[in-house]
Amino acid sequence: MAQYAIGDIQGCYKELINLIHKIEFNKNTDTLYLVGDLVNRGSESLEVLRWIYQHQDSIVTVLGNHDFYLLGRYAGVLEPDSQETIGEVINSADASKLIDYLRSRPFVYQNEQFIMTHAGVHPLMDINTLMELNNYAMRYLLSNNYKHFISLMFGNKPNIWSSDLDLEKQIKFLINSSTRMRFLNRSDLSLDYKFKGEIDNLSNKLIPWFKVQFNPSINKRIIFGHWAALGLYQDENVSALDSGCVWGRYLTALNIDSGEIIQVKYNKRK
Ligand SMILES: [Mn+2]
Repeated sequence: MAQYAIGDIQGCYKELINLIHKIEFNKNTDTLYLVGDLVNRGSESLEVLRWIYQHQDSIVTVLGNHDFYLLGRYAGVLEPDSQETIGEVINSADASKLIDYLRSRPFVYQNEQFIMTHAGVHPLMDINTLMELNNYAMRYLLSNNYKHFISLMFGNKPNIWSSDLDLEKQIKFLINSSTRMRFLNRSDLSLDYKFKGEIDNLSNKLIPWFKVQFNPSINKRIIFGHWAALGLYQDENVSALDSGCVWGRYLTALNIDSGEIIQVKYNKRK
């Protein structure tokens, strides 16, 4: 009955399978919690998505920015980016089935033990607001009008949280903060999208989101990914699991109950 959280896979199918073997994953008894960014940049996004689809009864995943990008590309609301590696997903015979699976995934997941999102939880957001906005986003993503909804959700603004924002902007902030956040401006806790670097090189105007005091209703461990430059990082409040597999480093699993860390190294592609 083991539970594992796994960092950003990003189309690294070989490493996913190596990791699954290393943890001796049993699909009948174990659960995998995936922090999102299942696809893109790596070379086997389609195989990764098919494997996850096949094992969906034992998997919980949240959407990352690259997964949401795939939804935007499939919906035809984004122009192709020269670095994307998701064409084989969009053009596959089973694309609509795989896309429908992604369309029914949350941005934020919580259970009694932890909260999981791809990038994190903005410190000004309380748990009820977070889950309520997540529910709205999921409802719109599953609606017949989902392409229009997705088209409204790309772009950097609003980058400041306020409960005075209208619902559409609140949902957009939820999506931006839960899929793209790394640093906040200290002055107003607005999202900074530019700096992706290591904390050591930080300007004193910026602060990692998880170094700001959370709303007291956020009283569980937050498991997230998205931040390859941060790497595997844990403190008393958070577990960051993006150890940069697609950039030639490691794919990481965290055994949620024992705290054990299991990693496999990236295999260079020919
Ligand atoms: Mn990401």
